Formats: sequence, C-alpha cells, structure tokens
Amino acid sequence: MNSEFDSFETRKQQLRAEHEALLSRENTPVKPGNGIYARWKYPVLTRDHTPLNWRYDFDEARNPFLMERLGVNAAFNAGAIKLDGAYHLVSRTEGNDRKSFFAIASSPNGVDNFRFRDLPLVMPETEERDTNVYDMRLVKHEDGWIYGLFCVERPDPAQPGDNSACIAQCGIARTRDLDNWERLPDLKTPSPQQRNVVLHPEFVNGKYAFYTRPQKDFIGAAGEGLGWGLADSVENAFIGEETVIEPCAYHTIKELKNGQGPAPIRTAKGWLHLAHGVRNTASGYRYVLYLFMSDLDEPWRVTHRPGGQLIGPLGEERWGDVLNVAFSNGWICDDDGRVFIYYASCDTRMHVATSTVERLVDYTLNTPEDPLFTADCVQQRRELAQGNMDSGHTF
Ligand code: M1P
Repeated sequence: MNSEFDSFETRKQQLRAEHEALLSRENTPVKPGNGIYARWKYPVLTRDHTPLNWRYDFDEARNPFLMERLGVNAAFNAGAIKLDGAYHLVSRTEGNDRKSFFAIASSPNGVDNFRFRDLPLVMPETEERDTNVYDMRLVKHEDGWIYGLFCVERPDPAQPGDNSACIAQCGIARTRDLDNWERLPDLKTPSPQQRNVVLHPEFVNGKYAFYTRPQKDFIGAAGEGLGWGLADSVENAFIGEETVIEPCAYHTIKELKNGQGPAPIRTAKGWLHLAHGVRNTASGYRYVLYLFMSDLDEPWRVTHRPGGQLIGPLGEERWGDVLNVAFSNGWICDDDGRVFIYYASCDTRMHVATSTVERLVDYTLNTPEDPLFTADCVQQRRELAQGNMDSGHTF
C-alpha cells in the first residue's frame, strides 16, 4: 500500500516545486469583461504564496516529519504602492492563530509573480500593545513620507472579561523605503471606534486631511457614512470635528455602512475614490466596492456618485472565511494612466482588476446616480434600451 507520507527529502522537493509553480504562474485577463475594468483569472496572493520558510522548519533534526509548524490562514486586504518600478502589496497576512501581521509581496508587472520578502514586516508598537493590526492604506504624502494607516485592535478596558469587547483605532506609521517604519501615536477622533481611516495625499488648508469612519461599536458603524476631518499634525494626529461626507442610504449598496478604500487618485475631473459599501442580508453582510468623485480643491465635497456596485464578489470570490465580501484598501495608478485595483475576496485572498483613469472617470461621470426608487431605476433602464433600439441595436 502506498504511504500517504513521503520521505523528508521528497516532501521538501514537492513543496518547493509546487510553491515555485504557484509563484511563477502567468495571469491572464478575463475577456470580454464589462469594459470598465478587466478581472484577472488567478488570485494574485493567497496563503499558499507565503514563503515556505515562514511555515515549515526545514531542519530534519528539529522537524523529522517536515510538519507545518506555523500555518498561514489567509493573505488579503493589502495596501498597494508602486516604488522603484515594482508593484508592492502590504498584505494582511493571518496566521493560523488568527493574528494578522503585515508582509510585503512585490511583482514586476502588478498582475502576477508576486513574491513575499524573506521576512514579515516589523511594525513598531506604541506604549499600548496591539492585539491585532490589519488593512493598511499606503499613501505617498506631499510631505515626502510614505504613510501606512491601519486598524489596531485591543480589548475594551471598560468591559473586562468579555472576550468579544474590543476597541478599533487607527494606527499610523511612516517609512521612506517600506523596510524601516516609524510608528506614530494613534489617531484621536471624536468617535469611540475607528476603522477604514485613510490619509489624503495632499495638505488641505495646510493641514493633514483624513477620511474616517465613525463607529458606534466594534462591528457597527454609526450608520452615518464615511467621514472627513483635519489635523494640525500627523505626529500627534487629533481630529476635533468629524463630518460625514459620503452618507449611507436606505436600500442601497451602502445601506448599513461604508468605508474609504485606498487613498483617492487625483484626476483632471476630480479626486477618484474607491470605497466599500455594506448591506445586510439573510446570509450576513454583503460587501461590495463602488466609486465616487470629489472636488479637486474641496476634496470633502462629493461631486459624482455613480449608482450601484463597481465590483461585487463573483464566482469563487463569494466563498472564504467571511462570505460575500469584496474589500479593497489598495490600488496603484501608473504614470500612463493604467489603474491596478487590488481587492480581496471573503477575507481570504487577493485579486487584481485593471482599468485606466480614463475609463474609471468615464464610468464615474456617466453612470447615473442611484435614483433610490425602483420606478426611477426602470426608467433609467428603459431609456438605455430605447436609445439602443432607436439606433438600430436590437440585442
Ligand atoms: O469582514 C469584512 C471586513 O470587515 C471590516 O470592515 P468594516 O469595518 O467596514 O466592517 C474589516 O474588518 C475588514 O478587514 C474586513 O474585510
């Protein structure tokens, strides 16, 4: 009878061959797509992309069975930045112990061949230890630093003994090279909890500007929407007044909560924003991605709200640790206007969809706003179909 376990050496060779085949697999765009963006066939990061060295002890004396010693459960919700010609993702990498940590994976072309660095990133802590950190938004600010803003989770001191009671806040760190990070004090805002905080890439009225997400408790947002606030300093960031600029709305994709994705992209027509919207369903929350645009001089003033979702979980993207979730906190805009939208499915893996600034701006300016009433939605669709029929297109 065949043994289910091969020798140490054979298993080692198999593990390495499989890993290399995965890392070097060529990705391809799925055609014809919707014309707004192209999804790419394979996930760009999964737990299996993480280095074997992080998971196995390859010393036969210490690990004679070549067992996985520290498993990795998922690689998702990655921040993104292009630096020195390479596409970098700072992945939320989750160990089998449920703790997330940051790790950088880089690719020469942005769509495949992402390889993690030899070691995970070391994020310095503040005086208050971080139980968990995740969902980094990377932004190259006009002050010259690259900032990483992320969620920091700690137990709620007001509810000792309740293991589900925790507080989410916004951690802030900065770097020049992605290798060495300086941790700054956490952001302070009027909201008791914060998640999905993003730094605007430019000063606004001489101040650091933040997109925030006021929350009433750890899971529940305040139901108001995506917020905005200014801080005099980033070294001791404090927002005194938080204003909702992109509200939640009944019977829309952002009925329950929403949150800024990555930092917005400056375009000739305005700041282009990617966000996630959440609604409740009989099978739990559904997270989808959507676009909106705000004014170049007054980024807090939203000018265009194309109705509905841009990207929702599709096919195998629908399953994973947290079902029905598309989430993005990273995109890259190349000098030639090509946009790489990195999105995670179901808190499990990372995908890429590619587009251009021109296409996304066209979509944002020309997609009608959600009219909020079904009869008006029917009217929008009838006008589209009628226009086609009038010009002889009878598909
Ligand atoms: O599980 C889905 C997402 O839930 C949270 O997002 P939000 O704060 O908008 O509800 C985050 O924990 C995010 O990481 C996660 O993907």
